[in-house]
Amino acid sequence: MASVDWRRIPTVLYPQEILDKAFRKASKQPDLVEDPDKYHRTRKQMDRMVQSAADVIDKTLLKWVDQWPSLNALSEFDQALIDAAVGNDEYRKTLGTIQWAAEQVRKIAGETQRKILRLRNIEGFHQARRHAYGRFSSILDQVSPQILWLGEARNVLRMLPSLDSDEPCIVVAGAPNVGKSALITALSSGEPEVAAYPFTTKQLHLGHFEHRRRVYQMVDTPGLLDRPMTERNPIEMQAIAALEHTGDVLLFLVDSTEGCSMSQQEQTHLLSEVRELMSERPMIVVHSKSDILDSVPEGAETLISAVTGEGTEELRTRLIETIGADEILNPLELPENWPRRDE
Ligand SMILES: Nc1nc2c(ncn2[C@@H]2O[C@H](COP(=O)(O)OP(=O)(O)OP(=O)(O)O)[C@@H](O)[C@H]2O)c(=O)[nH]1
Ligand SMILES: [Mg+2]
Repeated sequence: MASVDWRRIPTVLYPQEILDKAFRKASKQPDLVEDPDKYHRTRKQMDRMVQSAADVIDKTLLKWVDQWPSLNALSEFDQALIDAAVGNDEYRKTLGTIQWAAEQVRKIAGETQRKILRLRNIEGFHQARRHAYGRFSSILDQVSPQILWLGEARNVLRMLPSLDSDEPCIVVAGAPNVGKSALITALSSGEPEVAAYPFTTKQLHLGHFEHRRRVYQMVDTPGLLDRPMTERNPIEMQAIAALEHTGDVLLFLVDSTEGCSMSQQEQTHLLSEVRELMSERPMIVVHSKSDILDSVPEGAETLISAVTGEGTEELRTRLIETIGADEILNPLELPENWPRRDE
């Protein structure tokens, strides 16, 4: 399942902008009609103006419905984030209403065109066209709250992280300030992307590296897995539950340096809580900031430093091995989704 690239969703126009665009385009139609007879010419002109305005409104609205992903097609993680950010019910209802508006506009255009065919006088053609314009405006007025909602939702959703669920993903967790983001930067090829969770004001980092043509994604969890679970609200729990299914491996960082804000005991407690919560996921625990550690903490197996690079390449290898994504189990078996002739 590919990720939603929210940044590619185009701007949502204001209702008045849609109308302006529609009526502007429609106002060019009369010049395109050639008929020496005024009666027939006006009839054709009015018919085409109504059709053209309706087309612009209809296409604009349906394009949104089309370009905004259907929630059912998204990963649980994406759904949980969208729910927390803007609300899944609102999301569904809003797109439903916008689709309804597009249908109404098409219906009004059809009715008006049939009416113009029946009418027998020039003033009647003009009136029918004006009447249709009024109805278009009133439909857009009616769904104006939904259109504005969509515009605001776009701005919020553009901040969410995009994860490709077809590629392996490493979830990086640990207490605040232990060096999660620094490690992601150290392991990343290129600058990590910055995104946001709807639950916290902290920025999260998304990094990746390639190995044997697979892209290993790394995602930060600031504010998500760094407090006792009892302090969580239901929407955060939902995201955490979804996170469980997202990562292929959980990388937990422990900071045993003097300056760390959370005590060793608290970090151990957090670790056991996260371990219990994510019991289905393989987990790797590492001690961070080895360059400023006074002594090797008891039980510490892996020490890493994002600053000097100590242990980071070994960690990368271990992550790849743990995920086992590049293991070919049976070299004669075709990968899943491989196009086959007999299908
Ligand atoms: N000496 C040293 N400092 C580090 C290392 N990794 C991170 N730091 C420092 O520790 C601080 C916190 O690092 P971050 O990477 O922002 O930690 P974080 O876990 O992402 O923090 P939050 O996102 O706020 O939870 C920063 O001042 C970093 O410069 C390291 O390996 N060695
Ligand atoms: Mg961070």
